[in-house]
Amino acid sequence: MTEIFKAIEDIAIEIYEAIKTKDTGKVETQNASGDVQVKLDVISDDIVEKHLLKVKSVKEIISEEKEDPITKEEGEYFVAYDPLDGSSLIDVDLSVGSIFGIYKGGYNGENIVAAAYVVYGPRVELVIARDVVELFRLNEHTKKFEFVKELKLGKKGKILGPGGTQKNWYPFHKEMIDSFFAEGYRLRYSGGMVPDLHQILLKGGGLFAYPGTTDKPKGKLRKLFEVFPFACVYERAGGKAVDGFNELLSLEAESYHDTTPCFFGSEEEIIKVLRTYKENQ
Ligand code: P6P
Repeated sequence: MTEIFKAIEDIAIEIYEAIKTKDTGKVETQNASGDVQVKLDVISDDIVEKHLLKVKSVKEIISEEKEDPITKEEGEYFVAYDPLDGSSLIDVDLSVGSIFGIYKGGYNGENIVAAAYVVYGPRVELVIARDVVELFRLNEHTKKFEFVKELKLGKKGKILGPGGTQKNWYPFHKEMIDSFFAEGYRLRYSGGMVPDLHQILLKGGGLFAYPGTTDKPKGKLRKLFEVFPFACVYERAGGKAVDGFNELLSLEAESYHDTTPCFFGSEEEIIKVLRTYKENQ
């Protein structure tokens, strides 16, 4: 897997360069989930494909931006990735990210063996979840990623990222979110999953929620490219990741672009989510 992480470092440097220099305009096409694509989505997807297909140990790759996987003869790992998550935020100069799930034998939650994500912000940071979760930062002079520290979540935090459209939340979900704010949690939600989850992970914990809603009962975020990788990161950092009832990594993907309600956070916040959803099942 070392080769895969080296490729991700090269990918991050190239995508960061593209973000700084390329046109962020929209293209006519949509991705497999129906999201409008910006040119940088397509450019970033090409960068990831170019680097990952060169890695011997990679047998198959699948992108959030493409309908189907690309398969090779050799290799043992399957890599599912979102090349530029939250790309529409680039127009307003907010942070965006790339997400990678590394799977063995299939694309279900139990098949994920490692995960990584990159945050393109005031700095470029790479987080890799293997046995432990490690933070690396790009040294722009040497163009090398340098190890910063291991990341661990405490039992309880103070940050809340309440995703989804409030008017479409189920009443019990709104009551739960309101109760966190009544406890003094700080609202931190940019609309970019990668920086929003990165912030909670680095600032001691809390809760990121993208629930099922009346208009999207299965939620918005994609299992293979977004949810399973971050569930891997959060669990290996000592936190938890559920769909309201079950651990996210116990779920199967019914299709490549399948979505699920998802909650990522410190232990105490997730216990509250599970209790709330069980009471309102
Ligand atoms: P909403 C970005 O488009 C994204 O896929 C995630 O990065 C982010 O968490 C979510 O959608 C934001 O969705 O409905 O809150 O705008």
